[in-house]
Amino acid sequence: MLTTITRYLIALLFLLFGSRAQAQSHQATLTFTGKITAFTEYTTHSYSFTERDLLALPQHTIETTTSWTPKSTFVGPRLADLLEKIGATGTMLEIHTLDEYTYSIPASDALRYDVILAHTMNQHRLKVSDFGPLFVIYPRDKYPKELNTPTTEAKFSWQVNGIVVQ
Ligand SMILES: Nc1nc2c(c(=O)[nH]1)N[C@H]1C(S)=C(S)[C@@H](COP(=O)(O)O)O[C@H]1N2
Ligand SMILES: [Mo]
Repeated sequence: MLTTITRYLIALLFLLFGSRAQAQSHQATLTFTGKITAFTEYTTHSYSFTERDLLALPQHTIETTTSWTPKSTFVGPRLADLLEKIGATGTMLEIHTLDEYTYSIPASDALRYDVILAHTMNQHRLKVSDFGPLFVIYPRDKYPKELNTPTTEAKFSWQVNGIVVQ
């Protein structure tokens, strides 16, 4: 009897820690700094969203092609909602990524195009190896004249982990 319970417990522990380790492999942390008025960390004057925080926000869907992906369904929180939460006061957003790429986009793009920070593409959580943990997605197919240009291509940053409000 005891051995059966022990076996179940061991199996349960494996399940818990196994799935936890797997989930963490594409967990996002997105940290905002710069011209912001709300903080999660007062010492560094920064506001960090955990994976859980990002998923708790309203989720928005964009169906579009990108230069690297065929027409796909992207899901994630609206950049505008994130900016509202952190009380952003700047006009430019300097996007930072895990591969240390940076590109600045106007903060006004957030509302104008309903830009999202996609964590999911075609029902799959984006992994770091395929544009995750977060991918800046504009509705390119909806505004091809404005958004399907060589300049706007650079706006589609992937592996996003930080944004400096300027
Ligand atoms: N994380 C990340 N996103 C990125 C880049 C990058 O190097 N890293 N390059 C950007 C730029 S400048 C352009 S033009 C496009 C195209 O990048 P590619 O030519 O490497 O495909 O992706 C953008 N997004
Ligand atoms: Mo580029």
